[in-house]
Amino acid sequence: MRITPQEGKLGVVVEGFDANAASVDDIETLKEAVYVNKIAVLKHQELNPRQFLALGQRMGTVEPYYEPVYHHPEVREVFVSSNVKENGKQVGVPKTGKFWHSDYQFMPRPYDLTLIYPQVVPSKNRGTYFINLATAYRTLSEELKLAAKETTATHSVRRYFKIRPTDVYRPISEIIDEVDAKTPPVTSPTTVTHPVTGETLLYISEGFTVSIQDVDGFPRPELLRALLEATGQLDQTFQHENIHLQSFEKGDMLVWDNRSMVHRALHTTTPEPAVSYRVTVYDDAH
Ligand code: 7UC
Ligand code: FE
Repeated sequence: MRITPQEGKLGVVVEGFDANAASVDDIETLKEAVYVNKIAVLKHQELNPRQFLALGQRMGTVEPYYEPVYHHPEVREVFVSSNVKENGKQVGVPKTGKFWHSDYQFMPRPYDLTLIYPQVVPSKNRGTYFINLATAYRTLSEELKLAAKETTATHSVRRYFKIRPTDVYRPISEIIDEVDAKTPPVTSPTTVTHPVTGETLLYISEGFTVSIQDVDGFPRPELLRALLEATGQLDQTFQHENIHLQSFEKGDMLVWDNRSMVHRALHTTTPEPAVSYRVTVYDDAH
């Protein structure tokens, strides 16, 4: 296994990683590289959904997505993002994650590690944007760092919950009530400490963070906006220096530190077939 930094960019490339034969040490080394460098691109992977799940299980405790409509028909722990019909049937959900977010940020316990394994790779416009929230915090002005201190941020899936095929003809108010009952908003400190690296993270996203409030509970919408702006999440041109575009090719698997990153699927104007499998993991670093 050889780990090389991506020249002048976030992340490392990992060659020679055999998911089916990896030792305990290999897995530890890989996880450490992910915590420190935030993304690892594992080259030349050839795994079926069951083997993909098995790799996730070696990295920690796999947690399946709460909405069954995303599940792989044979392996429910595998989340499927797909715009390709199989035998005329939709499998998984199309156009997932096309907004800045961290996976499960709206849940009481967000995922620690995300593994993405693209299956059908578009010829152009492929990749995922990432922002490292440790860098985002570090590069804030002293004024914004001070303002963020002791505030809390509230996260909800409300704006991005996908209407399921079974929701057709249901009143929208009923669906909204169901979302609020099943996934009530969660509140966490606006800045949190990474349990492995000790970095301070500015834990907010444009997609899921619905409000910031001060110690007395007063909403601070202008502060949320200023912080999102500073992180690069409001830049519609994606030229902000915090934004990293991670490209991939067939056979690549991306493993990232979901605690310290927000990400966003690349927006394509000309939709091409794209299928991606995902496994999400809770580790034991707390
Ligand atoms: O369909 C989607 O964009 C899924 C999103 C609402 N949640 C992904 C996650 O893991 O939090
Ligand atoms: Fe995501």
